[in-house]
This record gives sequence, structure tokens and C-alpha cells, in this order.
Amino acid sequence: MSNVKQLLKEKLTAESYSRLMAVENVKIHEFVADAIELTGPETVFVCTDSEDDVKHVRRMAVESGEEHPLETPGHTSHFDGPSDQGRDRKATKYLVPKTETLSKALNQMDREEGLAEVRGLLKDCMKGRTMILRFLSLGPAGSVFSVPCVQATDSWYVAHNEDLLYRTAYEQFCKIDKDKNVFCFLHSAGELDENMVSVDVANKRIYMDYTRDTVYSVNTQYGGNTMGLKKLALRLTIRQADAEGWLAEHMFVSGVYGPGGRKTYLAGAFPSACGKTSTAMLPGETILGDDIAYFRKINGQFRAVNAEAGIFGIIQNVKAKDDPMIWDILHNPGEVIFGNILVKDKRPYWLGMGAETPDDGVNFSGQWYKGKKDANGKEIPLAHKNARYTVALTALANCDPELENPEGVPLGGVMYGGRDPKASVPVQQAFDWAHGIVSYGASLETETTFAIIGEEGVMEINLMSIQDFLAIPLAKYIQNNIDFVQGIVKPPLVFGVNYFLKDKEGNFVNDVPDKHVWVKWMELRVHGDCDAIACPTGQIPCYDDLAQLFKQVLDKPYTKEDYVKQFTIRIPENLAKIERVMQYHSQNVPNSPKIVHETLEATKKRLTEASDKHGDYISPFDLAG
Ligand code: SPV
Ligand code: MN
Repeated sequence: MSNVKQLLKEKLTAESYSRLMAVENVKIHEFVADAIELTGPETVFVCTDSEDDVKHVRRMAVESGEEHPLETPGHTSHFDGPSDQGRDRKATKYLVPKTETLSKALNQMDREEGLAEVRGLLKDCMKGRTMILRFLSLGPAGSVFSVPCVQATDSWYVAHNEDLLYRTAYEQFCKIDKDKNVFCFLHSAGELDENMVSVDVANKRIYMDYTRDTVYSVNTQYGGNTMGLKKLALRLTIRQADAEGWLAEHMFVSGVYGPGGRKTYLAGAFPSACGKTSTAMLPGETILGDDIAYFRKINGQFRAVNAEAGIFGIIQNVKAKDDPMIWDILHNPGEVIFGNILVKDKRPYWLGMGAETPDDGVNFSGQWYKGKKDANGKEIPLAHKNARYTVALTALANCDPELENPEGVPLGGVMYGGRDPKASVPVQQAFDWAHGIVSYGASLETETTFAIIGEEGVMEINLMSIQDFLAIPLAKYIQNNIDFVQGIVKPPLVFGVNYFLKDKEGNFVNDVPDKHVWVKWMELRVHGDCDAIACPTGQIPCYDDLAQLFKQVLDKPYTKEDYVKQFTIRIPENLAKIERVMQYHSQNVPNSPKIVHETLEATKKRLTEASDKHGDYISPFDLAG
């Protein structure tokens, strides 16, 4: 028997040992043995796919005090600490061997130093606790898209979330090849206080050893930092996809109905808190996924799956009126985990819920009362803006029936959107695939939001809304996207959207539900069922088509004034944006594909020529016909 097996036999109960040995894979055995030696748990719970095991995780999440049952059966709530309410860019680093370099826009450090640091923090941190081992699959299990993942964590909350968000795959792991590579995630919440909140958040670390497809996360609980299969795995899958010729994207996928009941699948990339989940969940359409999609070419078709099987969604502004489907789930029996909301008398409350909220209760700051201030004298809101809910997609009545299709769904279009108050029109279509990837994806400029720790409202370029997760040279990533459609019979159309355009007075030019009209317009465009007007930055909708869609989809009048306000081409703002994008690429994207520069230059030229002809602010009616 090898040393690894010997150690596992000594440290595990007979039952756990036999469960783990049923998974005959060298890397997994080595990872678990190392994790046990490093963190020193009292016991190891090897979770299979059985109903009993899954129930045990659920029960322990409450018994351990990490989650609290709410009034509605199946609902629980959990709190992360005040400094642990979002993804933490500063604490998240790639560990780079001395012989390699990564794009300097990515946060990184020397691999050996990083391993020593994070392993030092993880040393003995599971003493007296249970290590939970979960075997899960990204993408439908048993498909060409599947990526097998092992999670080791001392947080029942993390294990419970992953149950709702991913596919359990212990049975698949029992058939895995001995030498198959798998992604491994080791997490510990670190020392906890009496409220079960990580104490040592100053020493929060999320370090990615991509050379071993292994991620270490410690002294944090927030889902985006701890659930291995979410953003930690995305960073690794981007590398795997690059090596194997497919794409891993920060995108939702949904099925949008068109004339005659046809269904067209659309995907979309938006930075965090820019409308991605709400676009994925439009009433009357179907949802396949809301955060991470994998794309592969299968028989000349562009096909997509959801890497996940649940939603870790932002709850702020979820209202009965605007989000009826998710509202229902959040108010009826069934499995829901609420994170960082306000709890009073076992009822959940959040910001912008469109209902009366109490003046006191328990939130991420502990006992809360209206007017409570933080250490800097800033008033603490009743719930965090980045408060979340976790639900399985199958809980939604409009969950797309193809969720588990091992071949995925064919994609008709992709969209890119950010928070751009000044320049981009609400919706436009690219002239072709490469034009769209460059002009809407690789040029995506957005205001920072509360979903990431740090200042809000700062304009930044967020390449294809995936900048935070890129782990390959940025130029390579752009080129991979541009090249991906080679050999595809009908590549998806590419759209740029902007739900956050403002007028001179600082008011949004659109209402929240209007995005449904843009999506329906895209559906028609995919099938060539309506015209568009060429403008310097792309193709925009014709007034008559929008007026008809506003009536049909939202039963709302749509005036020519609305149209002009929303679709006037703002030349100076667009030129200024292009300058910033060019500067970003020249500073951060060494060897940026030639087509990026050429495309941006061509747009610049079109903008300048249009302004010479029509002035700085061009009404769409001046461009039509
Ligand atoms: C996002 O912020 O993009 C999310 C939530 O989807 S998480 O990455 O998990 O923080
Ligand atoms: Mn996301």
C-alpha cells in the first residue's frame, strides 16, 4: 500500500475510507491525504450522491450554526462577516512558477511563496472539525462538457450551497480513470466567532495553483471566494478550454420565444450586478443558466451548456412586480439559502424588496437597528447590497428542459453589457462576429459595483466581463473567441446592450423591464425577421419594430421621443470611450490581436465621418434609410 493510502486508512473511518477508495484516482487520493495532513480535521465526511448524505449536509448546516432556519419550510439564512461581503480581488491571486509569466493585469505572486503563505494559514485549521468532501460535476454529468471537481471544506454552508448549485457526481467519480485530471478545491472558513463568522478576514487568501488545478481558500465564507466550483473553477476551466479548443464564459443562457412559438437560445456576459440574472430570468422565457456557460463546436453547431445547475443571485431589488418567478420561490416552501439579508421573527428582508421592512433585526453586522453606524460612522443598511439567495434551477417553473442535455443547446446570439451611463445605446447588433467580440466584448467598459469589495462607481474596462477570472494571456483569450466560430455554419449574432444609459440630467433613459424588448428584438434578428439601421457603432433597431415590441411584450406605449432619447448616437462620448479602450489594450494586452486595433480605428473613422455630416449627437431618424 502506498503512503498515501496508508495515511488515508489511518485517518478515515472504515466507511469513509471505503467510499473514498471507490473513487480510484491518484490525484484525488493525494489531494485528500495532503489536505488532511495539512488541516488536521477530527473527521472526514465523504459525501456520496445519496439522499441521506445530502440531507446530512443540509441538517449540519443548521446544527453547526452556520445557517438558521426561517419561518418558511426549507428556507435558511447565513451571514458572512462585515468585511467578507463580496469577491475580494486583492486577496485573490494566481500562483505563478518562476519560469512563467501571466498578463500583468492579473493579480499574481510567486508560486512557492504563495503556497508557503496559504498553506501556513491552513495549517491545523480544521482541528476539532469535520472536513466535508464533495464530488461534483461542472456541466451535465457524463457529457463531453463535464469537468469533474472535488471540494474539501470545513463549511457545511459551502457544501450545502454546492448541493443546490452543482450536479452531484460521486457515481461518475466511481467510474473515473486512475490518471484523469480533476479540479481540487480546499477551503477553510478559519477561526469562527460565536456567530459562526470568520474572524481572521484580514488574512483572507484565495490562491490559485493553476499548475496543479488546485485552489486554496482560507479565512473567508462569501460564496464567490469559497465555493470552488463557482469563480475558482472558472479560472481553471478558462485554461483548460484554451488548451482544448473550447470556451468557458461568464455568461447566462436562456431560451427566448419568437413568432410561432419557436425558441432561440441567447447567452450574455455582464459584469457582476449589471442585470445578468434578471435578463436570464425574463418572465415567459426559459432559463438554462445565469452565470457560467461552456461553449463547444459540435457537428458544425455552436452549442452551450450551463456549467452550474442553480442560482446564487443578488436579492437586492427583487420585487413581486418585476421578478415574479423568483419572488414566488423566495416566498414558498422549498430549499432556499438566503445570505446577508435582514432576519426578524424568522422572516427575510432585503433592500429594494418593494414591501415594508422592520427597523431592527439581525443582519451581517449582528443585531441591527435603523441608524446603526459602522466603525467609520457610516450608516449600516438593513441588508447588504450584495445579499444573495441560492436556489436550484429546477425549482423554477421556467427552468429550461435542456439543462441536462449532454450536447447542450444551439446558440443563436450572444450579448455583452455593462454599466455605461454615457456612451453606448441600449441595444445594437455587431456587423459580424469579430466586430462584436472586439466592439462590445473586448471594449466592455463598466462602473464597478458592490459585488466586489472596493469603491463603487469607478469606470473600468472589464474585458468580456470576465477580466477577474482570466488566467491566460488576455490577447490569447480574445483571439480564441474570435477564432472559435471557424467551421460553424451559422455563428451566433453578437449584440451590445447597456441598461444603464443616462440623460444629461442623470436619469436612466430606460425602465428596468425594457430589457425584455431588446431581447425579443435580438430573437427576431437571429431569424432575419426585422431590419436594422447601420450606425457607426453597429446596427440599431428601427422605431416601428420597437414600438410594436413595446406594445406586444410590455403593453407599453413607445414614443418617437423615447426612441430618439435612447438611440441618439453620442459621438464625443463614443470617441472618448474608444480612446480609453485603446489605451487599456496598449497598456494591458501585450500582442493584442491586430483586428482589435483595426476594428477600433474603423469605428473611430465612422464616428468622425458621421459627426462631420450630422453633428455630434445624431438622431437615429437621420441615419435611417
Ligand atoms: C458574480 O459576482 O459575478 C457572481 C457572484 O456571480 S460570485 O462570483 O459568486 O461572487
Ligand atoms: Mn458571476
